[in-house]
Amino acid sequence: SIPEPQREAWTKHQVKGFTDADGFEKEVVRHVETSLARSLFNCDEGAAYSAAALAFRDRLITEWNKTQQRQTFSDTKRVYYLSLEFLMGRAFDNAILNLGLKDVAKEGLTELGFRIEDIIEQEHDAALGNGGLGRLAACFLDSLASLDYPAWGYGLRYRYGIFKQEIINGYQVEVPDYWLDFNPWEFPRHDVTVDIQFYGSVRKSQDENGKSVAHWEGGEIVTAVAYDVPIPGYATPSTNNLRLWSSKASSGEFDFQKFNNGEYESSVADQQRAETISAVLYPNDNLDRGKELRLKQQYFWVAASLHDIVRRFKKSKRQWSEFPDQVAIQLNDTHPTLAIVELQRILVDIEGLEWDAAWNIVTSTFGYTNHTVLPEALEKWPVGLFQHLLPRHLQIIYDINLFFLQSVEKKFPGDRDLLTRVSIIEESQPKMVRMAFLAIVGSHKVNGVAELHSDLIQTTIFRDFVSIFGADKFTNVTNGITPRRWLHQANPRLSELIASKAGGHDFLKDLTLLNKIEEYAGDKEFKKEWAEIKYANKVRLARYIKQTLDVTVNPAALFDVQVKRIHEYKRQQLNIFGVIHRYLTLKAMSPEERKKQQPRVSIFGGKAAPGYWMAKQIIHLINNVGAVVNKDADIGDLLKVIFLEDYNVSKAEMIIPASDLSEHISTAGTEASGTSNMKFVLNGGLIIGTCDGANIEITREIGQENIFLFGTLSEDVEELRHQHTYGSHNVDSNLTKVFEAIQNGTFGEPNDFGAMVAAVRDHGDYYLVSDDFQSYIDTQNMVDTEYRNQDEWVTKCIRSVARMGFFSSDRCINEYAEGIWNVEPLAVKN
Ligand code: GPQ
Repeated sequence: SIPEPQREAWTKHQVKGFTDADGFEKEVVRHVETSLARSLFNCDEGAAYSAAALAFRDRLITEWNKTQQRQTFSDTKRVYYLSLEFLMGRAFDNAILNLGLKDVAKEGLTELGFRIEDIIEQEHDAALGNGGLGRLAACFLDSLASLDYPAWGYGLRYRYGIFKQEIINGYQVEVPDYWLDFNPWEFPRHDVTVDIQFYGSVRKSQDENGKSVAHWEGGEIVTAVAYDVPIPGYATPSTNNLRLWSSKASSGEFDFQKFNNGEYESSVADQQRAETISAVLYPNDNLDRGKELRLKQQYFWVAASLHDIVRRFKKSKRQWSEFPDQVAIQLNDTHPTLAIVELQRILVDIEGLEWDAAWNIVTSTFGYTNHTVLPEALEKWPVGLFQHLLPRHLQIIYDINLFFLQSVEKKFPGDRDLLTRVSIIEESQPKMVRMAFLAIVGSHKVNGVAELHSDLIQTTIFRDFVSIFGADKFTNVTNGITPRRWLHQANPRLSELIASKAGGHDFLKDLTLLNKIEEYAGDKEFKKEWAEIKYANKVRLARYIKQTLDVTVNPAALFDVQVKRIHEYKRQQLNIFGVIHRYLTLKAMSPEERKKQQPRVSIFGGKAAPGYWMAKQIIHLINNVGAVVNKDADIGDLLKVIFLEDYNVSKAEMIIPASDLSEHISTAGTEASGTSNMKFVLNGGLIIGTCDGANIEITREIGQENIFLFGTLSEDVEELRHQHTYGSHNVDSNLTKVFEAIQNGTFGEPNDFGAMVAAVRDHGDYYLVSDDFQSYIDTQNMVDTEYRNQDEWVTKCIRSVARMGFFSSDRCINEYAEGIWNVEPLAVKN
């Protein structure tokens, strides 16, 4: 650091950061003229966005520095959230809102000749995630900073985020998402690098005391470079860090030699191979594809992050036994499970600790969150691949497993079946490493993400581990969402209306304060304004639909929305079959009868994994149904079917506030939690849903009179599946008519949808579409009836919002902090 006598010069010039429009404008102009090398003669909206973003980045980084200094000096325990996905969306609007400078930005930009809405629209989403899991991580970062927790996120800096979806002739086409052209929110730290080793072999030697020591040697080295993204808290100066690692070729001697020997091309090829590691996000949601490069990504990111964490800890000069008092690491699903093995390796092989002492430290440090019970999503890696890529780690895994199985044998002597069932190594052909089991054995807490889900993992996939470790190791933390982005930012008018009755915007920090609006659920004036805001949000979405799809929808119709990843378990097929049923019913009516029906717009959105053929068929059917229905003159405004292209975070911010009804209709027991269900209700929409995931807790909070539940219960699913396979399976009669319409070519070439129909009719209907079809239709009819009573409908919406306080990610993060991490906020003294 700078010597004392010279510090005065530093203090004198310390950056203060603007606080008013004038100061902001000055910074924008400076960035336009210097950082961007432009002037007022060629400053378009893109340049204005860039300069404004840079001005705010400077503000954030000043706060970031202070926060980091505060955390270092106070020497408190930190949380590290390891996630392969951070689905951040846009940062600009969020930054100005969290800093409390939206008015400043608005005024300043207006004075410079721009509309803030247009500037916000310039920003490209940061889409380093697939869906719920990645967006949850983003909400958690917002809450951690807003609650002043000393916390860092660690992830990968993918060059390509989730692909951009285009719909061409009704089919999904994937286009690469190159988002780094201009990213003002990151700080490259070319001085913060870690060399990561792959392949090679293990040599054992003995130290002076005769103890065996492992040396991992040879192989290749790839360098990790840190990129820091500041995460501002809401209404607090706390600004946390998200550190993303980028891969590049190590500049070791080896490469120079090649270079000097004239092997220029092969040296460039090495470089490209290294950069491939962080090149692209795997686009699968709830599916493990077991690709070698994915395992490389996982180790690369985990090893770099742990190296960073350990380096920080070592500066404190504490004993290793104090590591868990300084560090809590949360594993977002099993993707970072190798961190457990890597920390054990560091402690034993490099720092020379005894195995048991090291293992105590490791298990006290980690917590593991499970996000699914779907078997196809549970990660397994072939032992052979491990042996090749990470030979020392495989040995450590075998040792962890050995000691674990010995302890099981001690507790349950002679139970061979149990040992086979819980072994971290699956004795299959080929042998596999079961990552979830490794994560459980190496953590002190394991949690699910909603009550039903946490119960299910404890009674099904992890049941044996509950008897081995005891029930206390397993817990539930129901997911939450940040009300800053998902109410205040997405729905500013609703946020203002709520603030006018809830005593200001404090509810954005303590969401339970929403209950103050319940007394206005019958207030005529309040309800009128409420309904006007919903209508305006629908008008905006209708305009967007017109612009992008050239379909005119009536904003007064019921907007029925299902936006999420396309997956058979989420059952978009149930929805579209229901839409077809509605269409057929309307067609069969007399014109007089039709006039009495409730107009509806069925809105879909979501990406299918590129290799998920059935999901792509579902998208195709939705688009084909839309093409027929939307131009049918008999139907007119009574039914429109819309597929919105490229659903992402920024589009969600527009779509969710415009919904009257949203669909969360997974086969019971399959959706771990769902988080958009919370966002829709918080924005004054009602839900049609199954008794699954967080729907159950939402019902408990808002009251069953305010939600449309239907369908099979999770405890009955297995029995029905069994019946389908071994008994008789009669497809619902209304659904049979839907299938007939599809097969007689009403919605295009029937063969295109043969597999979708056959899955239900001939292949056991694993997702229980037929079983739930009639109750789904009946419930949709109830929705129609209730929607006609707008007065009562609005009351229900208001009551629901008033009771949503529980679903803030702030509540959720406080539960993790207390129950799993044992960390405290670091209050900011002004
Ligand atoms: N989730 Cl395993 C994903 O988005 N991707 C995944 O690969 C897995 C889970 C979701 C899960 O499906 C939702 O029910 C949860 O609400 C969400 O994680 C966050 O917990």
